[in-house]
Amino acid sequence: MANKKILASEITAEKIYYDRRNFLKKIGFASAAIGFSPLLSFANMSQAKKIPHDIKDSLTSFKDVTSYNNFYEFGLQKSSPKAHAHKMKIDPWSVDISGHIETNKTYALEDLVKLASLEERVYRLRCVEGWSMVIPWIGFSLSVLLKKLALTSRAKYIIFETLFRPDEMEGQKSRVLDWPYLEALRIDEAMHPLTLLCFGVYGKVLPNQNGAPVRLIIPWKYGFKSIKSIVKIKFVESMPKTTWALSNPNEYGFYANVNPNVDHPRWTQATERRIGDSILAKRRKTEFLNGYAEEVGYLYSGLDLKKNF
Ligand SMILES: Nc1nc2c(c(=O)[nH]1)N[C@H]1C(S)=C(S)[C@@H](COP(=O)(O)O)O[C@H]1N2
Ligand SMILES: [Mo]
Repeated sequence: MANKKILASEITAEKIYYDRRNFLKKIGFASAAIGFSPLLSFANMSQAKKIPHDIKDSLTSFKDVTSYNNFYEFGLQKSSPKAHAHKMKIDPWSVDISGHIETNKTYALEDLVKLASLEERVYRLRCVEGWSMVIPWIGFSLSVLLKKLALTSRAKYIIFETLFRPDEMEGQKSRVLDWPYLEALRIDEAMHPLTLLCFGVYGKVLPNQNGAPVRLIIPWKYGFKSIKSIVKIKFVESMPKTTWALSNPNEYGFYANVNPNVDHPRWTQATERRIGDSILAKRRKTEFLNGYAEEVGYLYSGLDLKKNF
């Protein structure tokens, strides 16, 4: 048979495929092998608007940000998350939002990320263990989401919950913490524009070890408040128990505000080691509220931060 005709449907499929690849390249996904993951197709990370900041210190390297992590669901070593987090399936992903709001609903991640345009914000992260980093996160203010949810007057606190899937998160087979990991904020803390709902880092979608596909970043609190891989958000009336406060109430409180004047029972919080500094370098002075006191200090006026640590 002479010219076997190419079906119109085949041409169309191929054209769509290449257009899509070009589109993904244009918006910053260099790899053509990226496939059609809905998780990745929406996320225009590299074009996030850069929000000005006054941090003079240089950024912690991408390598340190993505290989020196705390994510106990994958083990206790700093190297464990990078070694094991690839086993966590993040596509599809949804976040169940319920409690004292107008409408309880499960949101597909791709709908959540579209609520606002993405911004790149450089924040200091201070771990309660005494080290710190400077990281370019990508996301938008959690307040954008909260405003759309129409909270009722009974919504006083917001609880976040991490994925619970022991087959993919082998650390959850051990009882080091009470899984799933829970964190919470007062509503006014959650509404503060610095509180970030975070989808990316360093111009890319979050690597699994950093809490893909969606996490929280609260820059004036110890790192453990910045919960990773969120699947549930709930609005409640009274102050909830959170994972670290439950596991060791004498050492970890609800607020966990960075505070050089209130030591951890087992070590000082007055100084910190910047990851990437030479081991001979002097420890740096930790700043009250991690340097964000001017912005968020009013949230705690009248509160005894020694008692409410
Ligand atoms: N679900 C979950 N979220 C978590 C943790 C964790 O173990 N599990 N560790 C916290 C701690 S102690 C810190 S310091 C930060 C570290 O974030 P990073 O690894 O992206 O720097 O994540 C926080 N979020
Ligand atoms: Mo931490």
